[in-house]
Amino acid sequence: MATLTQPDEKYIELYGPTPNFTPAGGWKIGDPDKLVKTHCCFCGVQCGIQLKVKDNKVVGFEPWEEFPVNQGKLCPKGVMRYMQNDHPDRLIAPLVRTKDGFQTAGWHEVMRKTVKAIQDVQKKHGKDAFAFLGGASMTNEKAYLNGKFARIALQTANIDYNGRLCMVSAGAANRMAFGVDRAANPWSDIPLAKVIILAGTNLAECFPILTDYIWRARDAGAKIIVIDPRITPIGRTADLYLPVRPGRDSALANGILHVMIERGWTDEKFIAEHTHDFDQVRELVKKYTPEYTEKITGVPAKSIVAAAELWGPAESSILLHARGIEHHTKGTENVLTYINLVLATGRIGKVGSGYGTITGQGNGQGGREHGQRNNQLPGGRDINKPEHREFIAKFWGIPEPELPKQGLTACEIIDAIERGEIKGLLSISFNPLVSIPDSERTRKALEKLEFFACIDPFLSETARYADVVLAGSLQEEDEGTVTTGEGRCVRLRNSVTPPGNARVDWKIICELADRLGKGKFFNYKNAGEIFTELTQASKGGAIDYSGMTYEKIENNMGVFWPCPSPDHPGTPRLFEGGKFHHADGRAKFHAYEYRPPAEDVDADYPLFYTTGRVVSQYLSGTQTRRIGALVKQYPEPLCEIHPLLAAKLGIKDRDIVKVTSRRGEIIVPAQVVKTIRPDTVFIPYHWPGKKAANLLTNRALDPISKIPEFKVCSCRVEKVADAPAKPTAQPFPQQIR
Ligand SMILES: Nc1nc2c(c(=O)[nH]1)N[C@H]1C(S)=C(S)[C@@H](COP(=O)(O)OP(=O)(O)OC[C@H]3O[C@@H](n4cnc5c(=O)[nH]c(N)nc54)[C@H](O)[C@@H]3O)O[C@H]1N2
Ligand SMILES: Nc1nc2c(c(=O)[nH]1)N[C@H]1C(S)=C(S)[C@@H](COP(=O)(O)OP(=O)(O)OC[C@H]3O[C@@H](n4cnc5c(=O)[nH]c(N)nc54)[C@H](O)[C@@H]3O)O[C@H]1N2
Ligand code: SF4
Ligand SMILES: [Mo]
Repeated sequence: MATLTQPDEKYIELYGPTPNFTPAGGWKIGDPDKLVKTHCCFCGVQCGIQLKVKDNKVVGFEPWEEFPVNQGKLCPKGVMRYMQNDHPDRLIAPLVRTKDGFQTAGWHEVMRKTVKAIQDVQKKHGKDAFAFLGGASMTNEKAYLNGKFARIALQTANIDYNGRLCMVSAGAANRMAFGVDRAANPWSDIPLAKVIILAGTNLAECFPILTDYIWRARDAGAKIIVIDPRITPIGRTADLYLPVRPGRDSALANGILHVMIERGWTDEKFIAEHTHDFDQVRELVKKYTPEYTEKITGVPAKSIVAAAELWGPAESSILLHARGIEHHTKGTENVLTYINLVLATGRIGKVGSGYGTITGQGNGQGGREHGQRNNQLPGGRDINKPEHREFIAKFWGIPEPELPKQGLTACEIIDAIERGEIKGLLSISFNPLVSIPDSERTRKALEKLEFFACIDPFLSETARYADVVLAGSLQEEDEGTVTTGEGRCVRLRNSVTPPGNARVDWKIICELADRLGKGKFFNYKNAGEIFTELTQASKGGAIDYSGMTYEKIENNMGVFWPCPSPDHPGTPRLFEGGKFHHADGRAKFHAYEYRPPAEDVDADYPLFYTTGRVVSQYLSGTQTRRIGALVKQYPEPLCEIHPLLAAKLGIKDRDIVKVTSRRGEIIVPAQVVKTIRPDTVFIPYHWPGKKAANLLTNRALDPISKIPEFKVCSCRVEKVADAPAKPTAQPFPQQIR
């Protein structure tokens, strides 16, 4: 794979000598043709950015200072994101597998081949034997289109998306507790909070721009509590750090609530008037004394008391969490027990007080709203509810019985392929070979497919197993909307057109639908027409966009849903006045006893294994591993290990270690750091092949959300070689832990 820093031989061979590089390796672009106000293609913060375009190529950026969320600021990925465009690895034509490997082909040929294969698989094995996997890096328009395509054109029940690996535990918990799935507060409330809990989020590396909000709160006197097995960069500046043992959060939250109840720091009036089921929780947490909770969680009893002392009586407060508490077989339970801490204080639905799940992917929020989930129809409707099915069937103009039922979730689809039940797959914007646990099983499943088509702008590791690769579009090559982690729907502009023979994603989907005989349902002239349709499909649903237009979104720097009518300004803060979205307007407490992870440590595998991210790489790395400046910051996965554990195992910094779980092994350099629990090791997951962290992880699923347990399994670590004379990896100074 080429990484782009300065013209190398391959670049010159492909594109000829270019005047665009300065001798120092920077871009010399002269005046751009235009500046396009749009958003970063990476995380759910969706920072505003102006892309510099010259000769139909993105060649740089300028800050977009008026966009209120980031006010021109960008993190390292945002600064470098422009380098993915015009990359030598970019697919510029569809590819077809032949006996001699991939060959480029014309669209007519690949489309014909794909449609025939879909029809053959479905004729032989039934409609549901062909599955669809979507993604949440794509726009709302594409999320909506994917759901409609699977249900009407493929007529399969088996559609799901990569958010199944990301935010579904939080989504399920939010719906169970509040009746709706969205952060309760706009981020502008964060600096107004007096106490902030950050549970299971490496905020500074994963949502760097939100760090600024936390620091503004701190400057105004807020106390920050960080709950993580690692002292993450934000943890180092926290007022209180709780070093939780992986997989123990439900016990920890129960323990904090125990102290709050004992000290009388619950808002009984709010609980009585606006919630249900607190009595069960009160009863359950009686046994979670600080000492009992310490035994389970490894967090000292006095720190548990200190957390309750800060959180309980606070004047205002916000609790934020991300995947650290959600990537578990009890992810939904973890989130619900933390929500109990918020509801018990009544500090929600107020300026400077509330709660939020921090969404991960660029469209982590919108990607889960418009019907590309296995159990969901547009507007956040439930595919199992007769009145919801009736509404959408009528809206789409099909008989209700033709609308498929609930299908399998993402990991279950891969399992069904492995079992030979699903025979064909179309996947767009998803790289499961790198991102799903137990990679070896994923690889075997992909090899079993009778037919596999991928739509991606790059030849991802998964796409290498495809029969056809349809050269789709990068974010800057299409237009539409995405919904940020605070529920704000913002506008993406197309800056350039896809290069060569590549195509805009939604046009590929629509043409496939047409060739499958369903063209009349997919007759759109532009993305705007898809948006208008999706807003109307959402009308009256839990997630209502019906009052939005592109123009309104642009004029207001985004609109927060629900926005149920053209004159409605949108809803930045939910639950004001204690009004929740369940039918009776009340929120619901949930009493959950702690239960251990699917795989806990034992004599053979005595250490916790946990995985996650580093600031300079993004997800499966398909995009960021191609950007030289980002690769330089963190070139390969390192195994974080505490000095005490390292000494016990005879490991020194940068020694090469083998980490083994029941599913596989990985050999990487050690990074000896004081910022991790001595019973835990951490490896970031952005790399494929033999360096894939997911060779080791456990594909056990949360029974409610069906998220896999990325954040905890057991492993052992041994040294295999001394550190090479020259360090193999030289992390960026900020990343030295
Ligand atoms: N740089 C960068 N930024 C990103 C992404 C990226 O790939 N790279 N991806 C985006 C996406 S899609 C997502 S989902 C988000 C993820 O954002 P985060 O969830 O913040 O990031 P992670 O690194 O997955 O995990 C967060 C933390 O969970 C901790 N943790 C592990 N086990 C436990 C546990 O049992 N309990 C608790 N309390 N904590 C635990 C880890 O030590 C880690 O610090 O980031 C988004 N932003
Ligand atoms: N061990 C471990 N594994 C994890 C996690 C973890 O913490 N630990 N985190 C999980 C989480 S939270 C997530 S979100 C998943 C993410 O996992 P994936 O979704 O598999 O990761 P991506 O890298 O986003 O892969 C998406 C593909 O989409 C392509 N793409 C990007 N934009 C577009 C577009 O606009 N159109 C098209 N057609 N393609 C596009 C990219 O080129 C890439 O090939 O990984 C999960 N896996
Ligand atoms: S914080 Fe997220 S959206 Fe903002 S520049 Fe960084 S990756 Fe992009
Ligand atoms: Mo994610």
